[in-house]
Amino acid sequence: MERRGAVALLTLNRPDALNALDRATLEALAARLETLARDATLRALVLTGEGRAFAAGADIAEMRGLSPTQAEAFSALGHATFAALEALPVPSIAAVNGYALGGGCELACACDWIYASERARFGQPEVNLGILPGFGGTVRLARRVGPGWARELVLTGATIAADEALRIGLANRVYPTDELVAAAFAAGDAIAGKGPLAVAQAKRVLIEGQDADARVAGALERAAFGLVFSTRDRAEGMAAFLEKRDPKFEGR
Ligand code: CO8
Repeated sequence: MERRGAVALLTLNRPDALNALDRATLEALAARLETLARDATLRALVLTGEGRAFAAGADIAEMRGLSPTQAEAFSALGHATFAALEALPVPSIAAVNGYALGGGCELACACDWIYASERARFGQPEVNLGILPGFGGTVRLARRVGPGWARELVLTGATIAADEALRIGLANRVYPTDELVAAAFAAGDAIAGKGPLAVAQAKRVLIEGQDADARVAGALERAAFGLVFSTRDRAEGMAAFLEKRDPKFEGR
């Protein structure tokens, strides 16, 4: 983990195994996320991978010997870790620097959005191994790219390049590899200048409203909208606009 101002960078660092997600890596990620969730000075998180992969999936060598019960527990560990990532009150950006396959693609989809490098490759190749996505891939991928593309990717196991990921809305933007992390940091820095309570509420409502029906989603939005009117940041943001100056948000 690295910190640059208000933005943290988490780098998956098992390049010899293309950052395959084994139990130890998921537990380390979960521990980092727990620390970050308590950090009141954090404004954004960037997640990337060391070497030529973001993450080439769950660790196949480790999964090979699992019993069905152990496989379910491993899946549950992934679900809990990715849910903690999604629940962070600050935006998370996946900077996908190379392969994002299987669990790696699922991890990227648990971030708020994805920036990809030109050499990024995405896919859910689990069916090639006789298994299926187990870290939320049948859920989050479909929410992101829609049912048609999710079914094609999951059911064929095909891998797609960065330009196609961009076209189907899996990646928001594509950058040359050496500019990727800087671009994600720039987005994080821009967020750091906004009112953090408003950003956190907007993120929460976007995620929780996504699976609710329109009436419930609308009610969540209205409640959050009312809530931010109780903050000093809201008063400061509006005063600064009317006084033609930059706001000074304090997260209060
Ligand atoms: N697990 C373990 N090791 C891996 C993985 C992986 N997912 N991916 C790559 N590696 C290792 C390779 O074994 C190799 O190790 P070594 O050097 O010791 O032989 C090293 O990383 C480099 O890989 P390659 O030599 O294969 O590199 P290539 O450039 O030839 O190929 C690929 C790159 C195409 C990415 C290739 O490595 C590949 O196909 N990897 C596997 C991709 C895959 O199938 N991913 C899905 C895994 S399943 C999954 O993610 C399910 C998630 C839900 C689990 C739920 C719990 C039950």
